[in-house]
Amino acid sequence: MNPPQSATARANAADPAVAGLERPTPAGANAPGFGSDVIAEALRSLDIPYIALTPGASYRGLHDSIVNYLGNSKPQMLLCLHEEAAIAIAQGYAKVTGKAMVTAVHSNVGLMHATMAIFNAWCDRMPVIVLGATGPVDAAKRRPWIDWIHTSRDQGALIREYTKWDDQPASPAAAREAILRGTWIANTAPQGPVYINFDAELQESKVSEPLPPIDVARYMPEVTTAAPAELVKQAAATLKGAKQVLILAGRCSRSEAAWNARVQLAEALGARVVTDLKIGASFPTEHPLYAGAPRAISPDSVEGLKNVDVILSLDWVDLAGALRSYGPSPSVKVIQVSLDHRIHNGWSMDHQALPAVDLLLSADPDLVVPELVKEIGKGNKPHAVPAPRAKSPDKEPTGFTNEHIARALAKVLGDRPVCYSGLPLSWDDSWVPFRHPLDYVGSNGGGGVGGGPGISVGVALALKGTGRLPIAICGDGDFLMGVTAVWTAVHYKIPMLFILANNRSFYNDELHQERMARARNRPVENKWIGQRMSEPEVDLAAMGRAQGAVGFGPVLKPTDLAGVLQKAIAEVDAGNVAVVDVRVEPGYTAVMTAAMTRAGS
Ligand SMILES: Cc1ncc(C[n+]2csc(CCOP(=O)(O)OP(=O)(O)O)c2C)c(N)n1
Ligand SMILES: [Mg+2]
Repeated sequence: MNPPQSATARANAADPAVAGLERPTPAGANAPGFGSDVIAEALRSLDIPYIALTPGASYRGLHDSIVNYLGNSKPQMLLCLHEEAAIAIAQGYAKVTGKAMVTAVHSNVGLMHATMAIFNAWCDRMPVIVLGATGPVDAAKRRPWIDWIHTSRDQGALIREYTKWDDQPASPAAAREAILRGTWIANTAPQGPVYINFDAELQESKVSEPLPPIDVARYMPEVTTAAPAELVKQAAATLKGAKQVLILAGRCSRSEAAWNARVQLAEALGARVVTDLKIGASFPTEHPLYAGAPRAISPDSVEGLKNVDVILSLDWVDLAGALRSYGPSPSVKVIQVSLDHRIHNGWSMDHQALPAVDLLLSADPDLVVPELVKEIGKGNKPHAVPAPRAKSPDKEPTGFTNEHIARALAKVLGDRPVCYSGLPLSWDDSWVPFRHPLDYVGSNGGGGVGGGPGISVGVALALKGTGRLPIAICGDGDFLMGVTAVWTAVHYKIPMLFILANNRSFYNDELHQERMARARNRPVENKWIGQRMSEPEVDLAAMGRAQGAVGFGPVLKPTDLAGVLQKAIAEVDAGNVAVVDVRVEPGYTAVMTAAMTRAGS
């Protein structure tokens, strides 16, 4: 643990990204006096820059310790207007950094608001440390009414089924241990959220003397997630002997070295590669070996897919589902590289169907791929890399669609590095290229609409100062459910661009109503009822402006879009948050509509 410092010294040590904001008057507290000071000091020892929170009396002790004992730095508070945003920001931060941020939510009620975002982070396998609190566990210490309604038995039960671990420590020493254990578990692959619940009484009670210092690193030992050499050899031999390999490039880190290793592996094998917009970019989409996103391809539409005799899954999110599409023959050999089975439980079915697998490497794909490259490189005749696919004729889309947004971005961005922190449901992976693992960080994970804005703020926070432009393309429904995350970005000076694919509808569900109507021979023209957000249409740019962002639009014509985006990007470059309301027409691409309205979907 770090020795105690004065509040001013602590403030000076703040992370540069948002340092200088919300500096407290020095309190002169230099030794832990209360249980929550011990908790705060344990948080400091983790070297995590931020704690995203929505306040509440149940953790007023900890709140005071972060402000007045730590001097509001390391971690520095990021105030959020809804608990969902606090967790989503941490999810977004983890998507870029691969590391857990801290969050804090109020007793049972704050945790109830946070649940959907925790579920999103869980399904996305993103680490988040969620701190919570309860009214005094000792009933004799509770204030009338309020402490009683904010105390529940086994509060962790609310989120236990979609967190990796939770705890309710009963002493400062146990609280410190819980923070170390929780952080270790959250950051260990497969990653995920953890929850630690602090009794108000424990936080607010005096401690007579500080805990003995400990070497934090020794309590968070590295967990080996490499594959045994023998299994790597076996996998390499199967891949080498294949006529045609298909690589399903699934969950992977944002590491550039790991990205390059995947390209090397595909090239060494002449393998076709599929990626998935549910998760972050995992393969260059302009590479000639790239086959497309799953919903757009079939064995008939992509050269080589019909001959596939070995499938290599690099932690693909739904391997059994993919096998149904690409590996119909039982003779296709399946190699799975994944650690995911280690956190599957009996409540959440996000583990998907059980895939038939011939060889499992229970390991981190990012560690396995370079080993496979080494092994396959030995004496292997490298495959000729096919020529890049011919581009289909450039046909201007009709109407005003999300594809117009993609085209306008291509025009104004050129080769500028960007990070798409979210894409609308109807996005087609062919519209913008991914050339780097940070070009796209994946979806909300759990399908919980409303996560987009907060996740995007977290992504922008982690990218601040890197020169990479954070772009969130949100559906109007997603934006409206999570809209107050914009305030946090504005307040903490986190520049970013929101582009709203505003079709004035929860359109995804219009398609489902269409399907029902067709199946039941009822009027399809009623599909918009209970779905459209019109009369009045919500002025989304004004919702940005109301929170201090620079609002643009509504953009009503595709021809206006590039000019508006240029101005909005200039605002982001000047350090602002820009919100562009683009009034696209309700409708999805033919591929997306077909994928969604298939029986069983
Ligand atoms: C929390 C939550 N509520 C409801 C849904 C059901 N749902 C799935 S997609 C969708 C529509 C989202 O609207 P929008 O973001 O505007 O995207 P669009 O479909 O219009 O492109 C809804 C309501 C969900 N997935 N999550
Ligand atoms: Mg919509």
